[in-house]
Amino acid sequence: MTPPALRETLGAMLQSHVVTISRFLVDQQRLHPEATGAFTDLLGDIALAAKVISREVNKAGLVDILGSADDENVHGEEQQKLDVFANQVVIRALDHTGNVACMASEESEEIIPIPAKFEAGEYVVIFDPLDGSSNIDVNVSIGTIFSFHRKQSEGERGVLEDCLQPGYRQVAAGYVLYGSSTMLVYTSGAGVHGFTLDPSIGEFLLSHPHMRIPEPPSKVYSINEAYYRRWSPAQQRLVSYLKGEGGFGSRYIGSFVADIHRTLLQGGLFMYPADNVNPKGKLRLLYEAAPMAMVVEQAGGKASDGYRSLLEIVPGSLHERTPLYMGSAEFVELAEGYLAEGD
Ligand code: AHM
Ligand code: MG
Repeated sequence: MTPPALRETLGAMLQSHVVTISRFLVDQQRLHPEATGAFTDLLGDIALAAKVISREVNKAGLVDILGSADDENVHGEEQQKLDVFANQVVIRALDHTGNVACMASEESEEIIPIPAKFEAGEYVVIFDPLDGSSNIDVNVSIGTIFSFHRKQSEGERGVLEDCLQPGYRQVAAGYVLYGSSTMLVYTSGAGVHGFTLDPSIGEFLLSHPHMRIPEPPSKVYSINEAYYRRWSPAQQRLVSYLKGEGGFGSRYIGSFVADIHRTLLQGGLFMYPADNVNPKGKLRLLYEAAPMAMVVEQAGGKASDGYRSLLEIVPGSLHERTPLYMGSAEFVELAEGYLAEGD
């Protein structure tokens, strides 16, 4: 760290302005005398994985000059793609801790058991290690999404059914945004809190306590409008209203974490609807929709599949998809109203 940066951080710390994520988590844990510390450890491990992934994401642009993705590394193995790398980072940060019953990842077909050589714990961790990874090549923000459930089954280790729980049972959920700065945002049911990574000291610092979707919200809708012709007439009418009489503006990054982060900070309506090519939409219930639904609802917003809360849906399989409408409550309700009218 350069001396001025160090002085700045130390100065702020001495004035007690700075709260690191570890201090915040310990303070939160103190509010729950019955807590074992497992949950605090788990979030700490996610923060560690986020720092490692952030470092690699920041280096991605240098791949062309330092060696391409299909180069072989010194061990003669093919270098991994960033999303496969991120998957392994999260798994390795958690599998040996004794806190996790099993995991499920968008990158892995089946559930990820805890290796027999490690103890298993009570939490089920579900994650999308690097969402929007097709945006890496063009230097657009990407993210990691995570969610924790409690194991329900009786055995020592988690099973598939432990992963197939509805969103309302999530103990915590959140995301990491690798953007112009790296942010970790999470909720454990007592508000949404955001931390920004200070790369010079390698710490996540509390920057956005108690995040709430603003009222009144920005009138912004967010959808891939190139699919207009594939949508149902009701969906088409909704978007025609928003950009017509509704007086909405439009923003679409095409990277779910970044689009939802903007929606949290400014308000608006994010949509990834069903269409006649993808009858259940594109985004996944367990890895993308349910965790973000918990965050959005904890920030005072709403999250729906167009007809019911995303948090109520009981997943039938690990990689199930769902249509998705998220953001400011009044806008989500407006969308539900259009869909309820039918075609
Ligand atoms: P991925 O899980 O394959 O990375 O895809 C998910 C991404 C989201 O980040 C984003 O919201 C969506 O795909 C964009 O899809 P589209 O290009 O169809 O608009
Ligand atoms: Mg994804």
